[in-house]
Amino acid sequence: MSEPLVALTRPEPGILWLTMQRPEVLNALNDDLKLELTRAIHLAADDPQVRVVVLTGAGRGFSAGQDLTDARALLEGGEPDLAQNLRSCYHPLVLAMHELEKPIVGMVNGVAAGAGLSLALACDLRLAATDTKLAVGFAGIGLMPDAGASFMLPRLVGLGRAFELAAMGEAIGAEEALRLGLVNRVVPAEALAGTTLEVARRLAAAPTRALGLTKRAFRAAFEHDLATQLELEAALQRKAGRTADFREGLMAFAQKRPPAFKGN
Ligand code: T3D
Repeated sequence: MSEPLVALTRPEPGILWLTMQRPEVLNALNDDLKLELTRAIHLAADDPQVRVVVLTGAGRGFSAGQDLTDARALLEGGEPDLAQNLRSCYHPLVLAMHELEKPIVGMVNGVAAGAGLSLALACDLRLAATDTKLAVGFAGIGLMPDAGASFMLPRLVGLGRAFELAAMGEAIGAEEALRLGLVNRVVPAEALAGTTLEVARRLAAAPTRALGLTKRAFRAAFEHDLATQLELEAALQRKAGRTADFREGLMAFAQKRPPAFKGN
């Protein structure tokens, strides 16, 4: 049996840590890797013990995007249909990440390019090392941003900057990414795993259902007018108000102690 392309570990209760494992090609995304990642995200959704997911890459890169060896093979069949690959492999993965009602922390070690950047952008928080490089990259091979990059990039940095990043094709460093709001924090490379674990630990102790509903509300906000969003807030808050964590939050406040959220 072949080695798994995604390592699943649970370093501490509540944390599912996913490591893409094709370091020899900077975790370029072949179909098996995409399918394994999708399965892992579904597992995170179904397992109540999981309260936060970390996504990272083994070796010196997060992911260099679509496996271009596979993409080249498509040309041999005549007219390539890239939409087919997107629909069958990328869309289920990106949708699963967006729909997961638990936070996903991207630990962006080294380079994230093309669809590798798309996956980083599908995470809810991104932590980078000082030597991390982000490249939209698609234009470099004659393509337009896909796997959700055209959705997330303008939302995160605004239209003008998104177009510049996509059209000029240059990689940007971690500090610039921080300035643009593409990553949340930058730390020295040797501190990245430790900082990520700390952030994940904190999220694993948070009221998971409330964070999931926050994620849903924020993602819907860009499609709604104010009245529709207010209605959505009311509907989601009704759900939050019926969780054990809300009760715990109120009790803890009354008893002047920190809350011990259980994620339900
Ligand atoms: O089919 C579809 O749906 C199309 C969809 C496309 C979506 C996309 O993701 S488009 C963007 C694809 N990605 C790229 O264009 C980036 C390609 N990679 C690079 O430009 C460079 O590798 C980097 C700038 C990311 C890093 O450069 P460097 O010098 O640090 O490393 P390297 O030596 O180039 O790469 C190390 C190895 O990884 C090397 O293999 P080798 O020579 O040691 O055997 C290289 O070929 C391999 N590699 C890097 N990226 C990919 C890859 N192999 C396959 N696919 C890759 N994307």
